[in-house]
Amino acid sequence: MAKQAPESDLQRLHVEFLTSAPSRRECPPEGEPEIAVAGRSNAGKSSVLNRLTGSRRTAKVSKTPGRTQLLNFFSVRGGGRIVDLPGYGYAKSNLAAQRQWQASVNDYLSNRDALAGLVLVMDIRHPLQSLDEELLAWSGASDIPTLVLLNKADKLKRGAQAKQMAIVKKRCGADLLCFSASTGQGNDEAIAWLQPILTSGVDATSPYGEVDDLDE
Ligand SMILES: Nc1nc2c(ncn2[C@@H]2O[C@H](COP(=O)(O)OP(=O)(O)OP(=O)(O)O)[C@@H](O)[C@H]2O)c(=O)[nH]1
Ligand SMILES: [Mg+2]
Repeated sequence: MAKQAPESDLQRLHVEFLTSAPSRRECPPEGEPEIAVAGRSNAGKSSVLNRLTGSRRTAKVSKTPGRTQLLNFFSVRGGGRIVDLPGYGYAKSNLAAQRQWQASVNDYLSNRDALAGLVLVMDIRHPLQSLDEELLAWSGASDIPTLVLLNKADKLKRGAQAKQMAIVKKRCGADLLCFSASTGQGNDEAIAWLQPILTSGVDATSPYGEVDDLDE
């Protein structure tokens, strides 16, 4: 079992909650690059976000799948946004809930110009379920930089983790990390992956960029 990394040794992203949106229409105006956190319900998306931000209170975590039902936007200090998406494919979901996910998340992923990266969270014990594969195929075809996090790595011994990594690596071209929201395994590597994308909208040559409707 992996040991708990001392909290103070881990890097963290400083974020502020921006807003929740039930659909793309209610999303905040596009601006900075956004990295969406997607994956099956209960894979640990919200827990991953809490780990990356070093706070248990950033996003609501639940044992009951389907906890996150809105697109939750967080503004990252230093540039960029992270969007915690509702999960897909939870066992108890009814068709209406599945459709709702498809409508709001598919619309966001397909039409949000600010989308600059995707973090796809899977339970390391059950990777590459059919909707994961669909999302990977879509992100590959759309050229969206994608990081797959094999989360809950603390549930497996190192050897079993390596085996799961090898299986997923063979079948997907995305970047890949073993991760544990519980222990912090993979945290710093994930942040190193996110940072350049989050700050890619910061234009060093112009202090104004193309933004013309700033309030301040
Ligand atoms: N052991 C272990 N449990 C985890 C880890 N990450 C998440 N969990 C647990 O998995 C459950 C689901 O976590 P959430 O973060 O709410 O999952 P989610 O993907 O955001 O779920 P939805 O919002 O329903 O889509 C909770 O009971 C978490 O405590 C991890 O790295 N290790
Ligand atoms: Mg969640």
